[in-house]
This record gives sequence, structure tokens and C-alpha cells, in this order.
Amino acid sequence: MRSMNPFRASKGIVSFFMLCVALALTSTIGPRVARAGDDAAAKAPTAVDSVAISDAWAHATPSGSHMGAIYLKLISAKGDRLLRASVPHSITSETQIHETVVHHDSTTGGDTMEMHQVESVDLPAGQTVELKPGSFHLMLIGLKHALKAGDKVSVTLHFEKAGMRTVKADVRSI
Ligand SMILES: [Cu+2]
Repeated sequence: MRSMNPFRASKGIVSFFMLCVALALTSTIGPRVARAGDDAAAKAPTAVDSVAISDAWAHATPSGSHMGAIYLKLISAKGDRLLRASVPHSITSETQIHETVVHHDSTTGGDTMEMHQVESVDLPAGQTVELKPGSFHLMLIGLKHALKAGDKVSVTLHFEKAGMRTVKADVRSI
């Protein structure tokens, strides 16, 4: 069972980021278990149960914005799950794992995007799972201040097997 967010937008008119922000403003997003992507590209980490985390970055946000998003790449040697993520409360009130999905509407011929909060992200053994615009992302809700290009945001990831890992996400201009 998943609850669909009522917000929809035409692809190309509203950016993934802005869509994400708009969706996060609603409170009707229902969690569901996500299936991981299948972007198998990077090398597997060597240690058992370890998860390699790379390319963590966040969108710079306009001043006054209360929403942000963090993206990164994950690869687990033996298979794992990302259970939750957290960012210090000095930066944001809440951090959620979200997924954006694109649906093709055969009636109108256009594409629509919807975003859901997910309970976890599967990390199949040896496969790169990328949190990226238009897909999985970490949604920062209730930013205390704008994220400026060049800043670094500390993000702690909680894995089912690998435990807790903290990395720095580079803030990049949109
Ligand atoms: Cu989001």
C-alpha cells in the first residue's frame, strides 16, 4: 500500500528540486519500501558489511527556502539497506528518505512526477545505488538557514548491517 501524493507537475516545467520542495510541504506522504536502482558501475568495497559512500552533495537553496535535498552514491559489498538519515538540527528540523518517480500519462501524452517518503533503500550486493535528482534523495525539511555553494553539510546514514556512517555533503549551486 502506498499513498500517492496529489501534487503533480509537467516534466520540464518544474524542476525535480522544486517539485520535491512543493511535495515536502504536504503532510500526506506515506512511507513505503523502495526498490533500489540498478546502476551497477562502481567497484565494490572490500570489507565485509561495509558500505562505500561517495559523491555526497546538496543543492544550494535560495534564501527563505525551508527545503533542501542531499544526493550521494552507495555501494554495499554484501548487500544492506539504508534505513534512515539525519542531519544536525542546527541545519534542519527533519531529514527523510524520499523517492521521485515519473509516470507516463497515456491520456495526455505527458509525464508526471510524484514523490514518496520511503522506509528504506535496498542496497543489492555489489551494485551502485545512486541517490540523485529524479530518484531517491534525502529531503531536508525545515532548513534553519540557506545552504550556500561551498558549504558542507554533515549527514549521518544508518544502515541495517553497516551501522552508522557520517559523511560531508558539498553544497553546489543549482
Ligand atoms: Cu523529496
